[in-house]
Amino acid sequence: MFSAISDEGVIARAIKKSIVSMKTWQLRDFSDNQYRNVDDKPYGGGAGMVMQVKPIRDCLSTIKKDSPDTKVVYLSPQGKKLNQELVEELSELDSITFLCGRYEGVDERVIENDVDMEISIGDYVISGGELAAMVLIDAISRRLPGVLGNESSLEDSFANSLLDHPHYTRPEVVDGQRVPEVLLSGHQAKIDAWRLQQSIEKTKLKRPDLIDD
Ligand code: 4G1
Repeated sequence: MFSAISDEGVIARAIKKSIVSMKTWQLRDFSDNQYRNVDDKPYGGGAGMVMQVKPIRDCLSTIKKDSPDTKVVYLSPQGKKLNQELVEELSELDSITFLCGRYEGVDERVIENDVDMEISIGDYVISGGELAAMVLIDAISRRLPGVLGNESSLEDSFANSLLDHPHYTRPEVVDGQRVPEVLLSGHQAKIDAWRLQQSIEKTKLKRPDLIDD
């Protein structure tokens, strides 16, 4: 799954530049049976399966031989909700190990003893933690020095509290819809003021919660 971000785009370039490195582990390689199971039925009954402690602990021990100080982050709906502030905090860490759940998730004793931080990307049901881990890897990687070129306008001082202003590119007219005149004026101070005002208006209209926060 992780080749989606390691082989293409911003992260692939960051890896080539040795700013980021990524390694994946297959928990099934740490199974103790010939069928490579890593899950079992829940105590107390009910539907679904639970990921067992032993393969996860053995895998984390292997990882920590190379990276003793790695922070173990479990992606889960019970975690702290991800936002740009948390992304920024995580981008200070040298190494993060993302533990990704499947089925009903991991045995609670893993969370109590082996996990440093529990993070959620939002309140909806998904099939596994891998997509959530990729969201974090992308968001964190683009914050690292040297990863972005001059495409970093999204990361300016308003990035946390306001939506971006509207964007336009050629041609000037599409089916009678014109680009706002101010953007063609060449008057940069006026353009900046218009963009800021648009950001504020759009945020009030579409995401008032960002301003209330
Ligand atoms: C109960 C959502 C279960 C889900 C309530 C955000 C979701 C990982 C995340 C689920 C997951 C809600 C996330 C649910 C996630 C084990 C395997 C848990 C997948 C799993 C709202 C399934 N951010 N979900 N359970 O989706 O891992 O990081």
